[in-house]
Amino acid sequence: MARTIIVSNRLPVRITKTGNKLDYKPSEGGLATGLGSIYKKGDNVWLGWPGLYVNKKEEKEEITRELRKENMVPVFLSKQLIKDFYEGFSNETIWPTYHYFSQYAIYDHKKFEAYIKANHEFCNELLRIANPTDTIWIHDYQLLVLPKMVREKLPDVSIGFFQHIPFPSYEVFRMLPWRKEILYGMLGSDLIGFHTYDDMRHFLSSIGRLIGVNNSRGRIERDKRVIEVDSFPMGIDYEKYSNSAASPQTIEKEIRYRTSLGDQKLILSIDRLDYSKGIPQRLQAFEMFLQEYPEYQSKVSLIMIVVPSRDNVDQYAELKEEIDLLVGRINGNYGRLNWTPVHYFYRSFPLEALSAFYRMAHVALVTPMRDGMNLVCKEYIASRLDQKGVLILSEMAGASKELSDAILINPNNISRIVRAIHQALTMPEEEQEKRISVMQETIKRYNIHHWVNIFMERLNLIIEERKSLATRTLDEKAVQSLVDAYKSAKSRLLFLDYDGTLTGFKPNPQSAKPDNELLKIIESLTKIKKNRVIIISGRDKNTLDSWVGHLPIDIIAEHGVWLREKENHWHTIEALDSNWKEELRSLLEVYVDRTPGSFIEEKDYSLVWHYRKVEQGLGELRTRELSSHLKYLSTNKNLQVLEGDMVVEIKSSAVNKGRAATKWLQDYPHEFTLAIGDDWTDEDTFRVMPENAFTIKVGGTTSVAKYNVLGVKDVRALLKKLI
Ligand code: GDG
Repeated sequence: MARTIIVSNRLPVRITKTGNKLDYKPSEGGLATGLGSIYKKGDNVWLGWPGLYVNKKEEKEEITRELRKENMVPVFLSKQLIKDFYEGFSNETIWPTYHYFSQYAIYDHKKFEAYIKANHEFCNELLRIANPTDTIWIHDYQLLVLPKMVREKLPDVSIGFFQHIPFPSYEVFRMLPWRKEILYGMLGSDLIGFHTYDDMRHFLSSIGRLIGVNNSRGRIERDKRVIEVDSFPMGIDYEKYSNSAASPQTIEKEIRYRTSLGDQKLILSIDRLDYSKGIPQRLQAFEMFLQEYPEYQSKVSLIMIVVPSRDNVDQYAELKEEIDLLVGRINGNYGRLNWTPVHYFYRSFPLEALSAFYRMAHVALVTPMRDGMNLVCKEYIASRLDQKGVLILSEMAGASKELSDAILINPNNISRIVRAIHQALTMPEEEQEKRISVMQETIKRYNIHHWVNIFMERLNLIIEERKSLATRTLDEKAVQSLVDAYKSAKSRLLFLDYDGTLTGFKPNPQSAKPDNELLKIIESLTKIKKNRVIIISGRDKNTLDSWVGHLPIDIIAEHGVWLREKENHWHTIEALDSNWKEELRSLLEVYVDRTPGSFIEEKDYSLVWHYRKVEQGLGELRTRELSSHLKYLSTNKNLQVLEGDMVVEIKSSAVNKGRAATKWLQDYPHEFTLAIGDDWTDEDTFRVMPENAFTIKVGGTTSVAKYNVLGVKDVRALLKKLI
């Protein structure tokens, strides 16, 4: 039966050992709650490292047995492997690079090898439990190469991948020595999710530039599969935080804390110890605030919770020292007997305590230098049952894209943070309510359950689409019926598109010249008397003439503007006007001047702007501008603007491939008809074909054609069968 398997570095459990006794506690993270709705159901499971080193066989068996009851499967990793793979490559190479701290990144090939090894161990454990019909959802930066490993063993399994940390800009990502391995690793997935559109954009630009994988609006066609890339901003378990804020235990804690703090205003900061969180900068901002607004001394305190994390890594130990020093300096300089400016806790708290802090804080100061999402700010908003309070949020946190009603700051601009603190402390209550209520609406709606659902729904859609395409794939049976129909027919019309169908795409359109194999195929097909071969292309007639004109074939050029029947002369389908070209050519020239690498191709009745050789991103940007410009200029001229594969084409709207093909269907007998094409201009051809025609779309996308084949190779193999 189909199951869902969640895979992450850590299992959502904390196992502690006292003497020989093992104790299991569920961990409280948002992810664990959100995914709880999945992995706890039926036979679903969560696979991951249980968080402790186990050598003894009996102990491993006991843990496996116990976790099994909770639908968890452990991957046991050795101490050395955890050191090199997790603390090493994951946290000393990927983490700093992805958070734009490349200066902290260590490039050590041994650690990368450990990373591969650990991913292999996850893969082996996964393969022991996974079936080809399962859905596997892999999480985060510790397992970037796992999707490819799994794909190699289970080619048809459905794999989702979600990255919880940012994906850096190509300029930063490309510094990694193992950049290609990582990208290929991720591309083993069917769906790749990030928190924000920017992360997704950076990933797409990296795969385009580093490994030449192109996408169309986040959709990638590769290795006979479609991969989708999209942003899925993660939410929190809203109910859990709002309920916890209302619980008697929380309120009791708040009263206790309040009594010892007096009636000061409170600013709250909560993070794991990490240089990406901007903790020292936050302290500096608070210090400067006390300096610049002395009237707030004794009236406002910063409650700063830093949760211990990774402190055996050098940078983290140094950061801890820096924070200790700064807190000491501020409290030493400003503190009074009855007032502590910074209440600093280097430890974690139970949920009720956290909720009490969220309830008490007039201001939440969330100023990471970089953060994939940041859940603390969302938890603060969910805990504000009275809708009072102000959130100061860094623009560099993924959450800032959703929470535009926070006071957004650049965490490097300390004086701006100082002003933001002042603005927050003096904000009228009505404004606080207005802002918080808008943010609550957003967070309530896009909660963790919603996040899980939309990710899974999307993954299922991709799989459904794949299945439906699989049924449309021209398999052996379909080929046989095609060959049978072909053999028994006395007259046949074969409509063959050229680029992307008979030959692959080339960076320079003029280098897509037919090779010997192709010429031989076409020639052999034309030698069979019952066949009439029609090359039906968007290319200009002169190029087609020089490439295949010597063969006894029919040619439809420029999307149906020019027609040639065997050796006869070229003629147009009707009298066409081309006076519009002059005006539009001068416009296209402006775009060529502005866009290095682009050029104009002029056909008799159309103009084409090519941007295949333009810097990636720039071409797409200009296309949008050019298309809207052209659409405006081409109204009333009976022209059509087509956006194709790295081209924008303007042609008369009176012609298309389908219209031209109809002429052949009317003029020539055809007991058997075949039409093959790869892009949307070929859809017009497919549409006019008779009911019994064999219509074949090249590529894995949907089409009105009856069948799909994957590439040029398949087309040629099929045509060879007809010879
Ligand atoms: C990564 C990405 C992304 C903190 N102190 C205590 C405590 N916490 C909880 C918070 C919150 C969680 O820890 C921290 O989550 P963040 O999202 O803020 O940050 P990371 O740990 O770095 O998480 C991040 C996230 O993954 C999800 O995709 O948002 O960008 O870096 O839930 O409440 N919980 C308790 N006591 C504490 O003292 N109980």
